This record gives sequence, C-alpha cells and structure tokens, in this order.
Amino acid sequence: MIDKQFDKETFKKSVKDNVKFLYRRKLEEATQEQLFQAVSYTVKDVIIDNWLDTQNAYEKQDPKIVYYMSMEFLMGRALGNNLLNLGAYGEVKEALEELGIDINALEDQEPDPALGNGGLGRLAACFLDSLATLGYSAYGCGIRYRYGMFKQEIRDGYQVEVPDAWLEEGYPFELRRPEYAKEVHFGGYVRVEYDQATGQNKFVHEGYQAVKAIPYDMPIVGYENNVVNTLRIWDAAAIEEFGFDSFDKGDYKKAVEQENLAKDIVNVLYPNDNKMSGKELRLKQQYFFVSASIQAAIEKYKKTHNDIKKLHEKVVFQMNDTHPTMAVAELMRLLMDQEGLGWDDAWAVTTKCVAYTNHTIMAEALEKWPIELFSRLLPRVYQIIEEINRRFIIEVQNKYPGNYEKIKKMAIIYDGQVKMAHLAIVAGFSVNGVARLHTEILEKQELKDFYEMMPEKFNNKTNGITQRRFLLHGNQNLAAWITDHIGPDWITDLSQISKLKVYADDEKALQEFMNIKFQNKQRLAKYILEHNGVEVDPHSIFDVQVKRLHEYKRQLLNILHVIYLYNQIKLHPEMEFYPRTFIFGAKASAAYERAKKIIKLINCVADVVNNDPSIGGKIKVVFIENYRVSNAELIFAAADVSEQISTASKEASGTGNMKFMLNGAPTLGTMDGANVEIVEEVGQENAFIFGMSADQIINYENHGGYDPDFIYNTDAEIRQVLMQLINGTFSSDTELFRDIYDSLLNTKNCSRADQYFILGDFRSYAEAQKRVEAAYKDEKKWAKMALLNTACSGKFSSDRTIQEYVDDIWHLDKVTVTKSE
Ligand code: 26Q
Repeated sequence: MIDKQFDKETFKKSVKDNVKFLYRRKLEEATQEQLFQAVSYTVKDVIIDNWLDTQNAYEKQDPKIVYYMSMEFLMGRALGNNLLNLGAYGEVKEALEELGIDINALEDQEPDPALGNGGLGRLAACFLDSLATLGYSAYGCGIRYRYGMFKQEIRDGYQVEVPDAWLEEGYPFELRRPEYAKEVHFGGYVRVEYDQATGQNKFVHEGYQAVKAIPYDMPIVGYENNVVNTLRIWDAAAIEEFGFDSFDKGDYKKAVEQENLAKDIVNVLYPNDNKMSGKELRLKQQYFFVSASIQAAIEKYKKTHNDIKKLHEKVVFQMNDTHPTMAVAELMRLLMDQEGLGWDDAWAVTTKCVAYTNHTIMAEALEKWPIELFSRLLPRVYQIIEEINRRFIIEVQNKYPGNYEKIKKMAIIYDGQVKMAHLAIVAGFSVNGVARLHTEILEKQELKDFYEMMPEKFNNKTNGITQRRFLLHGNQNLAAWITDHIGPDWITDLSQISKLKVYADDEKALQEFMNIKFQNKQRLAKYILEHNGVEVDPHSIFDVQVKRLHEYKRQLLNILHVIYLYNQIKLHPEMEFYPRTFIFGAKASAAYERAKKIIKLINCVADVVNNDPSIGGKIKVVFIENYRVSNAELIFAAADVSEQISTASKEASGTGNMKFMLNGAPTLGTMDGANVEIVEEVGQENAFIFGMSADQIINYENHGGYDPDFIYNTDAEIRQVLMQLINGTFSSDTELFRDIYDSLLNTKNCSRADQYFILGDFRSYAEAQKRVEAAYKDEKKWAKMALLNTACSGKFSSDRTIQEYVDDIWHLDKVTVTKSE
C-alpha cells in the first residue's frame, strides 16, 4: 500500500496541479497524453520517496549488488505495473474515475518502451521485477536507445518497419543523472612505458576518441515492499572540450560532428534476434555501456570500501548472453591500469566477479568478431584478451598435452576471430543455460570441451516470468478470481497457485474459470476488430502463436497446417470441425527476407481463408500487427491453445510458453526448451506433444540431414499444400513464395533442404491438432485442463529463477526497506 502517502484527495490535487504546471491547463482541457504525463509524474513522486528509502537502506546494510548487464531490456509499459506494485492500482483507479478519467485509456497513452527484441530482453525485465520484489540490491545496466524495436505495420500483407520514437513526448519514468557521467574511449593505440617507481611496464592508451556516457535511471518497483531498484541506461554525448575563443567555423563543424558520432552509438537497437551481426557500431554499443557501467560500479564500491581486491565480495556482474562479454577485459583493464593491480590480482578478482548466461545454441547467433575490427576499435581491451587467450592456451596444453584439436576448438582467438562465448566461459565463474534440456545440450554438444575441462562452472537456471505483469496486470479478472479462491500469496509466491488444483473437478469453479477466459477472448476480439478490421468469434478456439518470426520457431509449419485444414474442409464440407481462430503475432528482423516472406504468406492465406464463404467461417486467420509487451498481455489472457512448435533442440527455453500456461492455455508443442519442464509439471495428459525429439534431430543433423523429398513424393496432401505455394492459390504472383517452397525441398538452389524438419514433423503436428480439437469439444475436460495449466505453473515464476541465481551464483543479501516518515 502507498498507505500514508496515498490519499485520494491529495492524489487528485496533485494530478490537477501537474496539469496546471506542465501544460497551463485545467483538467477538463487536458488531452489524454497530458493526463498520462500528469498522472505519471504524481506516481513518480511517490516512487521517488521509496527510491530514496531504498538507497538509504542499502547504504546502511551494505549488501552485495548484482549488476545485470544486458544489451536489451524489454520493459513494457510502466504506469500500470508501478501502480500495482505500489499497491495503489485500485485506489488510483477510483480516484481517476472520480476525475472522469478511465485508467485503461490512460495506460494506453504510454509508449511501450521496447529496448529489446524478444525473449532475452523480456527475461531481463522480468528478472528486474523479481529482484526488487524479493528485496535484492540490483542494477540493470543497458543502453538508452533513441529508437528501440521498430513498430511493425502491415501494408498489403507485408511487414513495414517504422521507427518508434518512444522518447518524443518525454518519458516520465526516467531520471537523468549527469553527475554520474563517465568517459568511454575508442580507437587510438597503446604505448608501453617503463615506470621507474614500480619497475613495471605501464600501458598507456593514447590517440583515442572519447565519448561521454550519461546515465538515465528508471525505477524498478518491488511488489508492496517499499523497494525501488534501478535500471541504469546510458545515453551518449560528445565531450565538450573546446574553449569559447576557438569557436570558429571549423571547430563548430567539428563539434557538431563529434556530437553526431556520439549520438550514433545509442541511436538504434539492432533488430536481430538469435543472429549475430558483425557491425562495428554494434561492437561500439557493447563496449560503450559495458565500460560506463563497470566504471560506475567500481566508483560506487570505492565510496564505502577501500580494498579493491575484495570487490567480488560486494559486486557480481551477470552477462546476459555474450553481448556484454568485453566486461571481462574491461574489468581487467580498470583493475590494472586504473587501480594499479598486477595481472594475477586483477584476474583473481575478475574471475570471481563475472558470470555468463547462454541463451542459444544456434551457430549463426554465436558472437565472433574479426581481430582487425576488434583491435582497431578497442586496442587495450584486445591486448588484454590476447593475454587471457595466451594463458588459457597454456592451461589447455597442460591439461591435454599434444592435443591441438582442443586448442583449435577452445581458443578465445582463433582463425582471425575473437570468440566471445569462449572468453565468457574462460573468465566466468558460472556458465548457465536457460532450461534443463538446453543446459544438457550445452554440456554434451555445443560446449562439450569446456564442460569436460571445467564442469564445476556449468549449471542450469530454467527461465521464468513475472506473474505480476502477466497475470495480476494482464488478466485482472482471473487474478481476482484466484485471490478469491486461494488468497493473495500467489502474487509473491507462485508455488501457492497449486492450491487451485482442488478446483479441478469443481464444476462451478471450472465454469467461472472458463467464463473469465471467454471475457478475455471478447476483449481480444474487440482489439482485433479495432486494430485489424477482422471479425473473430470468441466462441471459436483461439489458437495462438506469438513470438519473433524465425524459421526454427516454425510459424511456417503452423500456416501450412492451416492450408491443409482449409483443403480438408473444402473437400469434405460435411466434416465435423470445431471453429478455430489462428492468431499470429511476430516481428521479423528487417534484413531477414525469408521471415518476412512468411509474414506475407500468413497474410495471403488469411485473405483467402477469411473471405471464402464456402468454408462457413470455420477457420479464421489473424495476423496481429506490432506484437509487443502491451498487447501480449491481452493475448496471453485470451488464448486457448499455446503454440510452442520449434524444431526440437533449437529453442533454448522459450518464455511465452510459460505466460500462456499461467493464463490457462495448454501447450501444443515439441519437446523443446522449457516445454519439457512444463509437461513435467502439468502432466502429459494436459498438453499436446508431438514431433521428433532433440536427440533425433541432432542425430539427423550429425548424419547429413533427412530427406523431405520422400515425404513430398509419398504424401499427396502435404504435396498439395506445397503446390499451393506456387500455383496461384494464395497469390497471383506464382513466384512470390517460390523461395519458401524451395527451402523445404531438395531443389537446385537449396543447400540444406527443410533444415527445420517441417515436413518431417507435419503429420505428427496435424495429429496433435486433432487431439486438441477432440479435447476442446469436451467442455468439462477442457476446462479442467486449462485450470490445471494455471495451477501447475508455479515453477515458472521468475521469482523462483532469481532465487536460484541468488543461491547458486550471486549469493546476495536480502534487504528490508522500511518507509521513512
Ligand atoms: C548478437 C550480436 C549482434 C547483433 C545481435 C545479436 C543478438 C541479439 C539478440 C543475438 C541474440 C539475441 C536474442 C536472443 C534471444 O532472445 N534468445 C532467447 O532467449 C530467451 C531467454 O532466455 C529464451 O527463452 C529463448 O529460447 C531464446 O531464443
């Protein structure tokens, strides 16, 4: 509760005052946008008191701090979430009503901060929520991109990327902290200098370009515990070093150029998901925020501690994938060149401070940087990596004398490239995967050599999600119903949700549970009508696949199956068929041509199917434009079926799968990523599992693939579906989907036919879909299944995940914050 601070009348007055001071208007004259700003400033005011109290508590209790280093934080909107976590949502809603303001409309005014692509970025956001709620001292460290993830518009069925200027109107929940600015250096060269005093060599970095990093802090509000942690994201600016007298034309031009060069660094998030792009600017971004963040961490530590050799007792850096891995070398650099430690002391500290999380085994996502680029941009950091590599290779040689294969496979620098994962593993004291199956694959396949040499570093941390955003906020009706039945403890301890299991055979409870689902489906249907102009029937099965578009996630399998069903219905109009709405939402990386074609295909199929009167509306296909955190909340709440159909072994974990489960949608999926653990929790009988196993897929891959042509030649129905891609059924341009068609078969210009086993898994998928339909027709059975999915989702809270990170990796101290008067 905001308790003392929250008083409805004070709140209302504050909103009115803000409208007056900010916009010189009366409440009745204010636009929705202005009201949003005014309310947000009032809320921020409350938060700031807790923020100060939290900083005071931390200063007194001196807990160990985790710095969660991530290129991405996919935060989603803050207003509603902050109000909920402050315990003030209900009261504020009422106060606003009294002012004639609808809280939902107000929440809709907020830009959806999308400083991330997908899974990895949203995981970081969930982790911050859990860290604050559990009372751990944590900073998120990242970049304040001027443009986050692009806005997706669908024009003529094609994805069009539109820049998302989320900062344009000013973002009320950030605080600029120029007093904590840091300098970051790029380029130049390293000069070795003999230091008479110490008798040691000194490394002097000269001729560099300096950029100023300016932090903006965003509050991370814990759930009803007075804790407010900080997400610190860095903006870039030029360093003003010219005097007034030198303000001639040339210098002015130079100054503007410098400013632009700096601004470039933070201009835009790379919209790639699970794919490495070896661009210089990306490397700059990485070093920029890593260097600034570590400098700030060291400075903070030194304010209250004097022995830098004990840094690891108070500080741990968690690297979210390899993107911030130069943290290893940057920490070494600062400890040696700035703090004066020798190599061995610096290494001892560094290797106790850094830990690494792996999020993928996909070869194209592994970060490798050309030596030429790396050493030119970061000469001193590169020099340090060379030395780490030199010493590591000696270790490998000692352990495996004469085995040069090992060096080839494990070296940090090899074949002209710096391998960031190897650097992270060698220096990190912990290496974790994000679901049990994923960690096993890392240990047995991808990182086998490292696991053999240093098994003690490896551990699993199955991902989780915050129930506060994805149930309490996103599905308020269900949340209230759950609290009515089992009390509110699930909000901070999701394992409690298993208490719902006693209602699995309670007809009244099941009825209520499904009524809420129906209301949520109506809400989504309304959204779809307003945003897509498509009418969907909330009585139909809402079958949903929302996630980034990627071939391994197999949206193509889904839409090919839709085509197959369409053919079936047309061929057998009398056939019994439960009406189904296939809902897609996905952004494709702007440069990923095939993924964008798949979006076009989905929209073309939708056009044909939705407008064919002969199938009597039995199938509808909807592509929801601009899938993002804010509409995701509506979508999960309204889903009947959760499509998690990646090629086994390819999806490290998945987290959407957990959000569906929490909201009572059974999984239709492969035994991949965290699906394995979902099935373990909910039981085989409450999920629809199909397809080849990870072992089978990996086995095929190790033996040169499989033969989709055999399926094409022997299965007429599958062949018909493929033919329809190129015979004008869905586009008068018969070449439009040629590339997709070719990718599935051993045609002339295809290197690996059907890499993702779409035809291989097709029949098994279609059969699983039949089971879905049969189960859904049995209303009671379905209701039970849905409720059990919610009831068994306890494991998948990010609170559980974070507690495991704390226990096994970070060893943080729990802090309590009491309110000051
Ligand atoms: C790397 C270098 C250069 C440019 C871009 C990138 C880059 C950016 C983003 C590489 C990968 C990503 C994103 C990866 C990602 O989101 N992975 C997902 O992480 C989730 C959280 O652990 C998992 O649940 C998903 O299975 C995994 O795909």
